[in-house]
Amino acid sequence: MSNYHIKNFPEYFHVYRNSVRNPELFWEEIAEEHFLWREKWHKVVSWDFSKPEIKWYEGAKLNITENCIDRHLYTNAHKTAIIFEPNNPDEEAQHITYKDLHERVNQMANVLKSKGIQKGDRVCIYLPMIPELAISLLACARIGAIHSVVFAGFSSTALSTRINDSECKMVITSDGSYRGAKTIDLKGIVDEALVSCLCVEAVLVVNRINSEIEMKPERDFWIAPLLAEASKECAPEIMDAEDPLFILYTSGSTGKPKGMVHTTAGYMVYTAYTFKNVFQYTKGDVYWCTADIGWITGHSYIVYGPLANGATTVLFEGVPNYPNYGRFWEIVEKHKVNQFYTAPTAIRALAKEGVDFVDHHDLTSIKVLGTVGEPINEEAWHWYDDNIGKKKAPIVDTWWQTETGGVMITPIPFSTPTKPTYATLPFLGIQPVLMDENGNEITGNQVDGKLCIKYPWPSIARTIWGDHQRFKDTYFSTFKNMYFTGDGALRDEVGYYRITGRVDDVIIVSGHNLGTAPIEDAINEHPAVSESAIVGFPHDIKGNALYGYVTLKETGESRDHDNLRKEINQMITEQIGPIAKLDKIQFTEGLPKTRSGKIMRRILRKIACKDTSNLGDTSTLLNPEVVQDIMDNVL
Ligand code: 6R9
Repeated sequence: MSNYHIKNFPEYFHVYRNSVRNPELFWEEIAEEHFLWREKWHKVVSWDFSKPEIKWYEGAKLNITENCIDRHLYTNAHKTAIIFEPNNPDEEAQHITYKDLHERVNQMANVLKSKGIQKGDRVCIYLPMIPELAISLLACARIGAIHSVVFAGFSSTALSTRINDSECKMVITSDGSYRGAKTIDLKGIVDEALVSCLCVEAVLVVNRINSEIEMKPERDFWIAPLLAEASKECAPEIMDAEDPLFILYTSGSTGKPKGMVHTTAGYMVYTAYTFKNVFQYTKGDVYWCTADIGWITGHSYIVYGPLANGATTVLFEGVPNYPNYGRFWEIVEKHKVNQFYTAPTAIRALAKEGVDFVDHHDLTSIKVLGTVGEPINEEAWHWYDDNIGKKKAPIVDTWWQTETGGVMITPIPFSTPTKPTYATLPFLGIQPVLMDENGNEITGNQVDGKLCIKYPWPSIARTIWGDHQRFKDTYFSTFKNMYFTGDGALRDEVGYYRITGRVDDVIIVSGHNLGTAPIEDAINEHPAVSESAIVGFPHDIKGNALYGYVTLKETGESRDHDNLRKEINQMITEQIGPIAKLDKIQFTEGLPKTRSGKIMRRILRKIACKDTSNLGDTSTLLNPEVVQDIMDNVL
């Protein structure tokens, strides 16, 4: 029996039990039956979390691009691999077949080689969401170079820090990018960054917006003429299972970014297997993940996972509100998207604009909806379910991390009964545990604790680039023999998990541990509220008290703020209890967010504590301007 495609709930339980009873056999079968190997492994897994050292499929040889591209050529050469939907709806979408992709990746790989890139070299990719972005990742993988994608909304400082940390030899960028009605001068940002990067020898430039840019002789090269000359054949570099595939930086809550290192075989197996099951992708489906490839979600679930399954994956260059708030739904209708995967922050932003933008579009193609990135509040969940899925498409609330490489806790659609705000059950092979303050596992149900994983899975990150000690300290030192996620979670009466937020978001008020997510959830249910964020501030009696930042759907002086404050606290009292009432409620124009949509509570916490001396680096925020506004109006 193949365990590759789980089709119902009893099957999930059955396969799950086997996967944790005999993980080696389980992961061996999945790998054996569904991938192309140049040589088989001699050991499925070896691990020691105390070092930490983790190896999967040791001894195996492969190239991930043969699995993502070449093998589909036999049966699916003319199937669309990537649908590129440009920023401007009037620009024609591109359908890139597996055959086209094969040629374009090989040409790019040959260009990289011609500029001196070899196996093991690091290549920084700083591109907008255009086909060349996906192609560049795959071209690196083709020749065994390690890609390090930096989200093309990051500043020159953020870019140079990342380039220097992993000593990239090359940067791939574009003259500029389109973002809604704006254009961004990407090459200018790269030039600024490179002033302080001595390691970069060459810059390849894609022409996307036809802008006048400066090209530094000997260093900068337009990519098009090089591609035109390059051969469409490039033999794949045969990689070891544990050779690094990529580095991806994730911001710690403080300090310098961590370059998470993912390796080849395990990452491939896990992202492919999760993609198949979490989205129940079946032949002919069109799948769309709205994330940017600059995040792990884009790596795993726009590029590698879908392509390893021979799927059709949509790559969207633009933003949800250009030319208007209906753009997502227009694209779903246009390309008949079957699986749609986005973030709660996007759902809330679109919900705020009302359902008119949705109602103009035919969304009947949608079979599965997904969310990722932060806890989804109940109101947003229902809005998504009612208006987008029309109560027919299961919502997969997928919990995972840059460090985990793939989805870890999630419903399997059409199998696991969903429950709003719950990521529900572990994926096959994943063994989550909840730990208490004293380092003991909390057993049984209706409990909460710190979320750890007690057995390795194939796509767990192997180290932090250049700093293995930090890897150990951050993830493997809090609890003995456990991977510590940094998140808190609760397990309900049937064993479903609900992620309650980062553990550093837990606030202890009068001795009670309060997670921020459930309180924010209660607040967000108030009809006037769009979004909220809770932080703690010191309080003489309670130890900590709660400070809420709340954005309203409609701003304006006409609202009676004091009355709203009362109503909000009333809702919290009803849903959680008076212990969770807020001492201060500040109404704000917006909340400071990372580019991937996570609220930066660290900044809000400092402001609430009136400690604005050192807010840290706010340049990587999506909306740095709201910080000043919040400081000016602090209570
Ligand atoms: C994939 C990704 C990881 C952190 C993670 C957690 C939060 C992600 C979530 C979620 C609740 C979900 N998170 N998915 N919280 N429910 N479904 O987002 O990776 O950018 O590294 O962030 O995001 O706090 O620890 P990354």
